[in-house]
Amino acid sequence: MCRVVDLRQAVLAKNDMAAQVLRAELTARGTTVVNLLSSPGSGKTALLERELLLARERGVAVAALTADLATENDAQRLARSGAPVKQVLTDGLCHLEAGMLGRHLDGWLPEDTRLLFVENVGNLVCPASYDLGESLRVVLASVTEGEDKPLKYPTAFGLAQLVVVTKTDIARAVDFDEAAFRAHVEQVNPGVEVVLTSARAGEGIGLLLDRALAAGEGAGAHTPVMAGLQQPHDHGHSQDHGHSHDHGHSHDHGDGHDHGDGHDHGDGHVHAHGDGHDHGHGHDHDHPHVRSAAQTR
Ligand SMILES: Nc1nc2c(ncn2[C@@H]2O[C@H](COP(=O)(O)OP(=O)(O)OP(=O)(O)O)[C@@H](O)[C@H]2O)c(=O)[nH]1
Ligand SMILES: [Mg+2]
Repeated sequence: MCRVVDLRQAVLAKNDMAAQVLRAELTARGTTVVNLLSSPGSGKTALLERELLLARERGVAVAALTADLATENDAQRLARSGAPVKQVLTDGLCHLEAGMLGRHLDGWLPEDTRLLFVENVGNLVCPASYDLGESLRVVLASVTEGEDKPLKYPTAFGLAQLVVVTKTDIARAVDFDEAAFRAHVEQVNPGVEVVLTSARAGEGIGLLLDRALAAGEGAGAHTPVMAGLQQPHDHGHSQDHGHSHDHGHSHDHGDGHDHGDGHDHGDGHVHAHGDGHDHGHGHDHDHPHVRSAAQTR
């Protein structure tokens, strides 16, 4: 058991180092990365479609990379904005890692990119533990998911620098209790901003872009209390602050299995191949039709 925990710490430590290097490199060239996390179907792509269009209208050099287990649907939707877009298929992995992201950016990301939006795999557990070198981490939750999600996924919400509520156009239909949601967010992440959006009705469109640009200008994005705690991960034996304790097995088997050299199966187990090599998960699907839209910029 100890070995499993040690391996997991090693995997995360390795990722953290890669993330720091990537953040430094991208920041030096003037690119700000925004990492978008949410459960499947919360509306990440729908919101991004609107924000990318707006960015292009305003002349902001923007790009998007989207990760999924399968399909290029999201890249096709995002590419309609005319921004450079890349689809990454994660080969079963339920999150992106910094090393993977770096490899996918190599030779693809236009040099002048000011904002890079990264749509993580739809999952509120695995991606939460992996820093991607972002300057702004955003967690989205739709009004249909229930007000208790911040309490159930304290790492995802606890490490967010911005919380975006989506689909407010249907809030009334599902009796979304905004005050309760805000109170729960505040419990796990005191002081973090919560904004309301509807990609359909247009509420709050532009807020994400504004916050991303502000983060890039060093406006000092929110620092979550949890970020200062040791190993704030949803697995293993870490303890969240307050009275919620994440431990044991999160059983997020979801729709895919992580595998590879020291990857996280979402149930707290880490499997190492022990060869010390970085196998570089993920297929690069920068397909011509997506690329052609991307090249219209
Ligand atoms: N009513 C309403 N529906 C929305 C809104 N935004 C997204 N949806 C719908 O919610 C569903 C999921 O939206 P996506 O944008 O694909 O969600 P996602 O988070 O990107 O999903 P994954 O990438 O699969 O995790 C789609 O049917 C959208 O049309 C919104 O603002 N209002
Ligand atoms: Mg999507």
